[in-house]
Amino acid sequence: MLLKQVGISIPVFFLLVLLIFFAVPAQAHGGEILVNSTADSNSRDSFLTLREAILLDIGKLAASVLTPSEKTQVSGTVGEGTRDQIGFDPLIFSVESPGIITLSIPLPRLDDPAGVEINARDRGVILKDGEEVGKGLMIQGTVGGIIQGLRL
Ligand SMILES: [Ca+2]
Repeated sequence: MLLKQVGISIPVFFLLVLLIFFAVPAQAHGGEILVNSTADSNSRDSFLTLREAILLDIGKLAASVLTPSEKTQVSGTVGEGTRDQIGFDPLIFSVESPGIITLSIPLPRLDDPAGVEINARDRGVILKDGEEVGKGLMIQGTVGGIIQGLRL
């Protein structure tokens, strides 16, 4: 039997399986958040901005307080401790006609330990710092983050 060849007893094998099972969910995908506005705001309206998406991801904005229209942009469970995915509505952020987000103040630090994925692949997303803004986007996490396709 393979386990004996590797030198692992059956109880140790099951312990390893349990460890892997409980270790993996910490990095499992969380919810998905779809940005559908170029605004840089955090207000209860019909649209979800990148700032709101980041606040949702790091748990500083609860999905429960969103308006019904905003809630349609969120699926699954989002918040601190889940590796959420932030995407962009192709109708607002198309490659042919990119959406430009001009930041008024720096975006919240992406410090969810579970990490985050910001995916702007096949989208046109331009992040512009306003004159008062130093660092537009900061990521900090033990699992790290992935940013794809974002133009800074
Ligand atoms: Ca909003």
